Amino acid sequence: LQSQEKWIYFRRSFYYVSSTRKPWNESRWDCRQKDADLVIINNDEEQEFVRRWKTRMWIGLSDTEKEGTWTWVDGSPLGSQSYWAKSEPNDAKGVEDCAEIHSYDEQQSWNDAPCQNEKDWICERRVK
Ligand code: 2F8
Ligand code: CA
Repeated sequence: LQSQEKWIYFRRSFYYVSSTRKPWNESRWDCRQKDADLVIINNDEEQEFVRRWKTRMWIGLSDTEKEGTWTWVDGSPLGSQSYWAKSEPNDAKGVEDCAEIHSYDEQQSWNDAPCQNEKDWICERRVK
């Protein structure tokens, strides 16, 4: 399988970094077809690992269901462990419900952006 070559192992998960750009929903669908999901970031080490691959990537965090309530793709709420950039999430123009990670600042690298925007993405498959 061609795609298997692209999985990167780190701390009991495998990660897949896309080489095309898609909207958040389609990015998530691609991960799910790979028996994975968009990445869930749980700690500083994972944040630093994920951040370095591309300039901007979708992560598995959205507030589509309820504005202002950020939820990971596994249904868990975003806790105190977050890495929003300054003044984010700002729901600019009222249309930003999906989270991206960017590579500019380690501790402040998440932004909410319009879910329809096409971005690279990163999938995570946890080791069972
Ligand atoms: O300055 C932060 C701001 O930058 C952009 O808006 C100008 C982003 N917009 C898009 O990604 C479409 C905002 O999400 C971000 O808050
Ligand atoms: Ca924003």
